[in-house]
Amino acid sequence: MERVRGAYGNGAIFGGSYGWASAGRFHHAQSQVHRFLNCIGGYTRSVNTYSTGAAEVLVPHVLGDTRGLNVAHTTWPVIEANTRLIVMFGGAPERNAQVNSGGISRHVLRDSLRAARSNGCEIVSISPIRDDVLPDLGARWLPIVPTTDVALMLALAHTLLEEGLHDIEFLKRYTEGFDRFSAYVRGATDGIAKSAQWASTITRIEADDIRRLAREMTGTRTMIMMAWALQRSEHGEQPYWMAITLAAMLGQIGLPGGGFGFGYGSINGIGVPVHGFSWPSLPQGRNAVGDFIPVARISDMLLGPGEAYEYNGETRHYPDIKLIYWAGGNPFHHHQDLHRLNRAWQRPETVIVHDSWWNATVRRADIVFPVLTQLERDDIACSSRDRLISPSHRIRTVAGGMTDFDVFSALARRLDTEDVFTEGRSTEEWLRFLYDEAVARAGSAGFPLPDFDQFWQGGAIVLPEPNDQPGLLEAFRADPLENRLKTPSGRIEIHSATIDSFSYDDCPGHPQWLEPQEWLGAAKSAEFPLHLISNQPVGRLHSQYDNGKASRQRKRQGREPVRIHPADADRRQLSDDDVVMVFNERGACLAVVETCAGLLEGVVQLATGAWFDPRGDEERPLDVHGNPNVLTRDVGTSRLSQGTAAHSCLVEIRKYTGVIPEVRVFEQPQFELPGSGSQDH
Ligand SMILES: Nc1nc2c(c(=O)[nH]1)N[C@H]1C(S)=C(S)[C@@H](COP(=O)(O)OP(=O)(O)OC[C@H]3O[C@@H](n4cnc5c(=O)[nH]c(N)nc54)[C@H](O)[C@@H]3O)O[C@H]1N2
Ligand SMILES: Nc1nc2c(c(=O)[nH]1)N[C@H]1C(S)=C(S)[C@@H](COP(=O)(O)OP(=O)(O)OC[C@H]3O[C@@H](n4cnc5c(=O)[nH]c(N)nc54)[C@H](O)[C@@H]3O)O[C@H]1N2
Ligand SMILES: [Mo]
Repeated sequence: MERVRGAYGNGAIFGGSYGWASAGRFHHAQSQVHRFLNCIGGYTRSVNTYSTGAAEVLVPHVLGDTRGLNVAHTTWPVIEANTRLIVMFGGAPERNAQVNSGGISRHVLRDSLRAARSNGCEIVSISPIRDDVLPDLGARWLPIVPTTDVALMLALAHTLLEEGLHDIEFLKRYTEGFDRFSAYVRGATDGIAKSAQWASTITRIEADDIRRLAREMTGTRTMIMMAWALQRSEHGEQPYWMAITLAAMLGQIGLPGGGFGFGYGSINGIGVPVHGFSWPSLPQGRNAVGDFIPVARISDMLLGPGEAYEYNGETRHYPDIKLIYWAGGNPFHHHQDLHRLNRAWQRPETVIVHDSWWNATVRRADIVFPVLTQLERDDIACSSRDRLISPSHRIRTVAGGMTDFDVFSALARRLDTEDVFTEGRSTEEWLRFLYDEAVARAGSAGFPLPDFDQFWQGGAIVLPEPNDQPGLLEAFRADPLENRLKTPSGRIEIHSATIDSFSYDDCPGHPQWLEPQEWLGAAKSAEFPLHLISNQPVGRLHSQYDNGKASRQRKRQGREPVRIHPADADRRQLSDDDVVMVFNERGACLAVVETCAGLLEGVVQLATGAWFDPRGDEERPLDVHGNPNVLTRDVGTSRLSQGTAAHSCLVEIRKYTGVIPEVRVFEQPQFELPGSGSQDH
């Protein structure tokens, strides 16, 4: 590190280090690594997330900030009491709502949907996969061709216009640019009316079903819910912009239980009533390097130092990275086109990784710091999306084991900045310090907490349920002048002059149907006729503990299952438990067939997270375990936000006829240790 920052400057250190790591306020790996790198002069960082990369950039142009995306949603109790129709795009899979960053005190998704249902709420799930919504909710399933939701929503808008069902008063008072959008919908700008008939050939949803849905949505209190997944594809900005536009046409935004909300089924905390204060976290300090990349552009950055790229109206240039520092993430799980990432990874001179397991990223590091897991260290767990604060006690002690904090403290000592990094506090002193801050914040919000020693000996504390919380954009609806949005017009921007001024053909001035490169209607589907959905796994968090029992129990013959429609399986003479090769021009992996009638024909599903286990030394080796990111395409959603486009991916599948290689990635690598071999790591 000394050498690199001396020779090239701190900007040559990439410390983006994206990833979830584990729950815990103090040992939060991202905070630790960023604080450490800031103490030694800074680093090139990353912005936005893999979760909502496209939406994080788009939604502020439309609404002024990210409300409705990751904060300020209309809460479940309000939905339960008021909503009469929920139209879900991408369903609301219970598997995803098992998870919340920082921890969960109560799982809410299933019970909330059941409560709404028993109050008479109808549910429509628009998704390529039937079990994206719990079967006992009696939802109407409209299977849709992946990444064509914008065409469907345009047709819903067209029907509203044709039948005069849109709320003209709402559009006038609260939105900007509807005229330009409606001209496009009617076909005045491109000669194509975005009719139900037009959309039915794109989406494979019957025109009558589209018209009927449009009428239903105007006739009753309707909430449009959209999974975060929909913006994780090429032009992923469009479905989000279009969902807000459609909700505006219905005119129910800001009414109890009406309007829209993103991610209700993506993570547990969305729609959970919370108190209006935030818990403390480890201060990260100030980064003296200003440079950043959009998080999913890592391979582009490593492969193209100095190259220009567009991002949110700016032309930027990639830095020349010499050293990568990663703690708490697994890019060889999370990034798209892993063979390309593997090539890019050879460019920097040094890669340093902290992790607890020999996963694919650790195997590609020059220097590995093995760190203790969450179960081997003390911490405090709490979450801004929950009411819980809990001690997180270590359940065993590992002699000589080090946490991320211990490693960074020791490095900081050698780099003469230990006092700045630790501020003279031990781990326990940091826990007390952070907890005291939590007591102060909760106290000023009216919730007394016990002192540290009492807290530490007790169990989790769950703050009382908050009373009323305003619905999404309720105040704006009540008084749009007093509560104007932070957009240029102060209103909801159905047309954005700002985005228009960027002149991006992949993200024009209002929502549009833009044909992606890879979808079932693309010419390329002649060669690769299956659309791959690589969604979140049921039995683990991303790639974490894929080596553990819970995850391995869900595999088939030690590999990831790939779900395929029986008709598609028949066409390829495949049956359950066959080992198959899933492939396209970017790569190939092995997986095990699980036929499933609850998929749209032409769609296959392979969850993320199997540890990358490539075999062979050619440029695109076969992954023998079932990691979908050897198949996904590494392009930005658009020049606006450069988010990941993981869900835009065509593949073909055939039976694997070679000798089936064993999965080896869970075996410890063999070491050749210098000296006596007394090291026991
Ligand atoms: N194809 C496709 N790819 C995707 C997605 C998709 O939908 N499709 N989804 C994307 C999304 S939304 C996300 S968020 C990413 C997730 O990508 P990541 O967040 O990178 O995935 P994780 O498996 O959670 O990686 C966390 C790593 O940190 C380690 N770890 C845990 N605790 C600690 C700790 O305290 N210290 C240290 N040093 N390490 C620790 C774990 O062992 C693990 O290796 O994946 C993205 N990738
Ligand atoms: N069990 C578990 N839960 C998790 C995670 C995990 O790793 N494991 N990860 C967490 C994280 S970091 C995140 S960001 C969230 C992600 O939450 P989401 O992004 O909502 O989750 P996904 O599982 O990618 O996708 C949800 C569903 O969207 C549907 N879908 C995909 N593309 C389309 C499309 O074009 N149109 C329509 N209509 N539907 C589509 C798919 O059928 C898919 O099952 O999940 C969180 N929850
Ligand atoms: Mo995510």
